[in-house]
Amino acid sequence: MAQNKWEDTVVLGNTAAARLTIDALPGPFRFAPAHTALVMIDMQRDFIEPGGFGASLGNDVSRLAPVVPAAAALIAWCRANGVLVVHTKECHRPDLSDCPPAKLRRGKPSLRIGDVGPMGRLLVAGEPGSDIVAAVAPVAGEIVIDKPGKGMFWATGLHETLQARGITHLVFTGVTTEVCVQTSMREANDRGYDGLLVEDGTESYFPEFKAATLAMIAAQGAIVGWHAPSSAVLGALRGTLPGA
Ligand code: TIU
Repeated sequence: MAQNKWEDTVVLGNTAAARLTIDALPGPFRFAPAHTALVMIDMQRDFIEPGGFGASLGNDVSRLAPVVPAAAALIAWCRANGVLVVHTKECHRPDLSDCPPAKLRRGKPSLRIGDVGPMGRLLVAGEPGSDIVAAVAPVAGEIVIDKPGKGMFWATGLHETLQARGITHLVFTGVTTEVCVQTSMREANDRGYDGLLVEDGTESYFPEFKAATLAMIAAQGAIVGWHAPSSAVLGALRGTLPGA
C-alpha cells in the first residue's frame, strides 16, 4: 500500500525496472525505459511547413526543419524496442468551441486560427495542416492526443493515461521549444514526472529562445528538468536494452 501519492513513482523509478543513465545537464538523468515515454510535441505541418499556422504568424518555418531527422531516429529506436511513444497535436475542433477567444484574438497574424490557408483551416483537427509530418507520423499502438492549449496536459486526460501505464519519466522532442514544448515540460514537472529535453530534437523559430529555454530548464539543479543531445539518449538506450 502506497504511503503517499508519490511512493509508487519512487518504487517504479528505483527498483521495479532496470534503470539507464544519460549524460545530461545539469547532471545524470536516470530512467527506466519500461516507465518512460518519448513525447513528440506538435510535429505538425502547421508549424514545420510553409503555409501553416507558424508561417501565418510571420515566422521563418525553415528554422524547424533540422528537428525532423533527430526525432525520426529516436522514434525509430523506441518503436523497435517497445518504448511508449506519445504524439501531441495542437489543434481545435472545427467549430472552434475549444479555442478561447483570447487565443483566437492574439497577435496580428496574416490568417487566424480556423481561417483557410494552403493546407486547409489553420490549427483545426482533420485539416492537412494539422497532420504530423510524414517522417514521424504515428503508427498503431502509439498515443496521439489533440490538445487545445500549449501544454499537453490541459484538457487532454493525458496524465491519467500515463499514470495507468506506469510512466514516470518523459523524454521530450518537438516544436516549438519555448512555447508548447516548454509549457508541456513544466506541466509534467508539476505532476511529478522527471523530464529530459532532447537538444537537437527540439527547435524554435528564435534560436535565442531555444538557448534560453535549455538554460532555464536545467538551472537551479534541474528546476524543470534535464537536457541532452539525441546521441546521448540513443547511446544510453543502445547500450543496455535487449535487441539494441
Ligand atoms: N508559435 C509558436 O512558436 N508555437 C505555437 O504556437 N505552438 C507550439 O509551440 N506547438
